[in-house]
Amino acid sequence: MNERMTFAIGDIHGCFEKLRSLLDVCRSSARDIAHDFLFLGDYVDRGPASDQVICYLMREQASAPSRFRCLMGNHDHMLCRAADPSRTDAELIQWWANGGEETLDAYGVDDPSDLPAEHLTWMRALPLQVRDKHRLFVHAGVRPGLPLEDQSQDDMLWIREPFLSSRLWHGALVVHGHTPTATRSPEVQANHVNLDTGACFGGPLTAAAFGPMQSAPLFFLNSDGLKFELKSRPATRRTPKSFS
Ligand SMILES: [Mn+2]
Repeated sequence: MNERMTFAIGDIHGCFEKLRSLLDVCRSSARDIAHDFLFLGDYVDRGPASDQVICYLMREQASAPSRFRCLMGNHDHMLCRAADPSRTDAELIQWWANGGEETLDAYGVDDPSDLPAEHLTWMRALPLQVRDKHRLFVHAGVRPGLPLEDQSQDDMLWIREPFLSSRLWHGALVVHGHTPTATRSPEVQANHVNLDTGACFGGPLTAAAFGPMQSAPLFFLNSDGLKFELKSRPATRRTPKSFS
């Protein structure tokens, strides 16, 4: 029996009801096992209730900071830039065109600089990554071939390829979100686990449960109330021929 579990949770994007459902599912699944939550970023934009998501995460975190950790995603970072006095027009437009308009609607303001100051302060202070004994938790991924301590902010917030199809071992299991899976189920590989199941595009919000004894996820839970296991695919290169 694992004496402690960490639930890592993928991109929320303003889907507050799915967040509430998933946390209920996680808490009832953990029962009396000590557990903590680690969010992989992208709390805002696209979905309808970014304000409620941020309020909820801030309140829960304030009551138990070490058991409720939140990483920064590229959308959270874009919003911080769009709300900053030193923003450029390009930064404002980039955020607005990527779902920022829904965030303004949720907060009932016309300009991101009018968001509550404590929300912006909280968002600006979010870390880019968390390491544990077996894993690196990060929003988007890492640049293959570079040591984990040399990764850039830009890659940790934004990378897709060549990370997603890389079969290189990165020095830790990389647990990430950022790129919605086509299947709306998490993707498990030997070197990375993708937990973005497209909550804001009609998919569920998904959590992976990790224990201290093995790097791979113990099981998954989602906001539809499903509990399931997935094993990593064999660590071979994807080639069309292997399916013929
Ligand atoms: Mn993202």
